[in-house]
Amino acid sequence: MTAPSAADRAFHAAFAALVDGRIEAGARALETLAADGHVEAAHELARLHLYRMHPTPDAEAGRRLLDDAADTDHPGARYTRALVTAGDADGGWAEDLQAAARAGHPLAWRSLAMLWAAQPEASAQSAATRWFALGAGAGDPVAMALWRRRAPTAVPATPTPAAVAATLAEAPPLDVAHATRALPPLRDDEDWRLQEAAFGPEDAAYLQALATPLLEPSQAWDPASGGTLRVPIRTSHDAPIDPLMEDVAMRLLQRRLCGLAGCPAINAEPMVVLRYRSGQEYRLHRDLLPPSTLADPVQGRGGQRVATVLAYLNAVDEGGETDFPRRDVRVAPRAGAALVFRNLRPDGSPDEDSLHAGLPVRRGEKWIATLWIRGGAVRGF
Ligand code: PD2
Ligand code: ZN
Repeated sequence: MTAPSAADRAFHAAFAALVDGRIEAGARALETLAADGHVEAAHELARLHLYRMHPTPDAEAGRRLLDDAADTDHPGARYTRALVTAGDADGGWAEDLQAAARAGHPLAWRSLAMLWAAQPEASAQSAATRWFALGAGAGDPVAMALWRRRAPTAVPATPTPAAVAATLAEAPPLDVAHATRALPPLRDDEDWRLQEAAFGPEDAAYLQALATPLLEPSQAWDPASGGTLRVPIRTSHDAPIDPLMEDVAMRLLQRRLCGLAGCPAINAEPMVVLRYRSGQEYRLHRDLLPPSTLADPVQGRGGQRVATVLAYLNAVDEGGETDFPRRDVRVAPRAGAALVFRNLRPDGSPDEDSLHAGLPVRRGEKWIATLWIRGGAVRGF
């Protein structure tokens, strides 16, 4: 084993500073290293900018650094570029994703598995199963959960470089057009719409697998204290998906669902997956943010929640409809359907008619994923 170079030692020190919460010092050290051509430092610096963890985040600078790092074929940077550009029409992200997979990136394996899982051909389905098996073998719990649905009793694959190369070689071409298909955005004269077939059964299983270990009792904004609390109006469990946990499959899904509201995915708050059990509900409310939140430089970024998208992950045995009493609309959950509605009127004022509730589940469970969409950008990509 060769001794680490001085630059590598400086990189590890910079990384340790970031982990330690000394962001300013870590970022400065990464900047020096990146300027000297340290690819790993450029990649981490790009991530700091893109995830808005840099003291002065600059998404454009992040993208430039990322391009430089990815162009050297650094697998992590190619994966991050796939993540940041997923869904772009040129399809370069699919090449980045496959390069990262070839180099052994487990999140790339999981995302590729999801892409092939959405293609009907038998060869795509077998590629999906093999990628999930490799991810499971590498210890990815989400890949494991999805693979178990396909192969309940089999033993996970050993993720050797040869197995990875063979799995890539045998897979059919990726259907990038299907993965990036756009759904029709709300028209100006529509307040809401239920979009059928917005996503597939594997997407639903994937969101449940991702969220299950993260579920906590839901909270809601409490006007009395001005904070978020566990309050009886919302009795579900939920899991906000931190952007750092998002993978390419998630980004493609977010992009498609945001498109229903006619908004770019950078306007979306982190996705929240909710689970309601029998008797649980979300009582009448509007999704609008209070003035105190909007005035906060961090929480208020992006402005008001202009629209909401609810993705129904399953059909509920009984109950659990989303109810809009002032619009006389009641939507029964249907797997794969997404409900999009506006929270503001065309003049930008709060739409009182957006009042809605998740009615109590009477039998079975209800799983949904929520995207609250702001009027402007909340995130770096
Ligand atoms: O679960 C629902 O149907 C529901 C109803 C109202 C979800 C939300 N609001 C929400 O997540 O904002
Ligand atoms: Zn709501």
